[in-house]
Amino acid sequence: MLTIYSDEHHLHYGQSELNDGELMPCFECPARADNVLAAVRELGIGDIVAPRDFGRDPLARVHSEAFLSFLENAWPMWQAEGRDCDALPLIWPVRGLRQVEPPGIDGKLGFFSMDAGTPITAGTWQAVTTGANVCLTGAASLVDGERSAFALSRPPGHHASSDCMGGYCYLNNAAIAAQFLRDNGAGHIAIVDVDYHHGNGTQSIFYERDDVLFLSIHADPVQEFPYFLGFADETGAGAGRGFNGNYPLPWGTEAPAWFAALGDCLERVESFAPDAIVVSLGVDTFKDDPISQFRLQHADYLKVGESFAQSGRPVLFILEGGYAVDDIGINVANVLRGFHENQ
Ligand code: OKP
Ligand code: ZN
Repeated sequence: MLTIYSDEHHLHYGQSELNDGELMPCFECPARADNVLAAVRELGIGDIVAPRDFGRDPLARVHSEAFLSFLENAWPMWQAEGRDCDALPLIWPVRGLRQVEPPGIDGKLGFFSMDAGTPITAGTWQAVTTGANVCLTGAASLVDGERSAFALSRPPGHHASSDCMGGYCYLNNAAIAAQFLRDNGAGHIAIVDVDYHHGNGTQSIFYERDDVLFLSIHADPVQEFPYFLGFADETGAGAGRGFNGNYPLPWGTEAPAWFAALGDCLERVESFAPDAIVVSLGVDTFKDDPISQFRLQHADYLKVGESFAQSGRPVLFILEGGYAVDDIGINVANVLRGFHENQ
């Protein structure tokens, strides 16, 4: 299996996020991808290659021009205010407030975000565009006939919507890759999101479409971030009715219940018969994840990979969450190994 990777993810290194009422060091850190890279190297199941540059067009297929230009200019605007700490929002246009893009950076940060855990730093734009190129290079390899690829990118993407960053996410890599596959000959794409958190951004991007099936297994939003989307009754709208599926599970969920949900997802994928599957691969379902409450173990990830291999369809794995930094390498490598050994 081909892995796509660039060191440029190091350019995004947030200092702090607001968590449990305190500013604390970011859980989403460069060591995550470094450790995954080391584990994939050791696994030795295929080449590790650099991304190609796909330019702005594939990003603009998913994100609004106003949002992309905000992301690109946020750091220079922040710096022009004389600040050199991370840029974080502090007010959002909630119910009763006007939904109009403000001219200044403090207003824009709230207008284009959903939380205060997603800092913009000097290198964020460069890192996230390279991350998207990592995923697009993986998607392009499937177009060229590869059976599978692993896009080793960070920061993650599945919380980012067409015009909002949040949940450590800026550009929605899975959506960008799925749309690229659609634009390059695939008629139908399934996105299966196995990250511990609901992929609210991906869901919202494809919610009214019947060409991209979105399925997500995650902690129940009644208890867990992102709180405001990811419930079981969200099944799609308009043409997309029936093409969105959520599997909210309670804190403490262990492998049997989790794999029952995955089995259900994969049956739905089979009846949808997509040309390819994009997997939003978060391993924050791990028992020792510091911000999550599921209980999967190292060996369970082998079975995750095996399950996707059994579909027989082309698969693009895209890295999302996973914050047990010392375990993220083995957990991701086990998914890839489970796939590789059963394809
Ligand atoms: C990103 B991804 C917990 C705060 C949670 C945001 C979590 C974003 C997860 N006290 N903050 O889905 O792994
Ligand atoms: Zn997550």
